Amino acid sequence: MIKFKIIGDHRGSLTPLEQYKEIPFDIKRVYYIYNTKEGVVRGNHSHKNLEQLLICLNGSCIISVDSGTSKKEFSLKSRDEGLYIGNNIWREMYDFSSDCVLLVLASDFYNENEYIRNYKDFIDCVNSKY
Ligand code: T46
Repeated sequence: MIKFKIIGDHRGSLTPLEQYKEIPFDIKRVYYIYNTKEGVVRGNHSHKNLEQLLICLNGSCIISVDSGTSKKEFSLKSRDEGLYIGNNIWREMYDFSSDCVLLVLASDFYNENEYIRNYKDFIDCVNSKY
């Protein structure tokens, strides 16, 4: 988890994000996930090279990350922190509140060939690195 600065005054709050300060990579793409239906699980894939930072701007959701040898769950519900996910990590997103807005900053453009969407292929890929 990466903690962000909150600049607050009587007007409210502002959180700045700068490449190589809070964001540890070149930002080439931004997208956001919202209006997620109840009970939905998104993700279920890894990336061969992509790095991403996930920030929950509104509401809440759970992100599970799996390196192939260990798994961890993160509850995202705060605008002043982001979850960094590097390459070769299997991710699942679930328990989205109906008002959840999940912002994602990505290190590269969208490329479907860069996804691994089959869990066994992911494990094979992790094992091939050792
Ligand atoms: C990730 C998690 C956190 C595009 O055309 N451009 C894009 O930039 C993205 C991200 C997706 N798409 C298309 C591909 C699919 O036809 O949008 C559709 C839904 O994508 P997907 O099923 O991959 O969405 P999620 O929520 O399962 O995963 C997304 C990202 O794809 C993925 O990189 O790490 O959010």
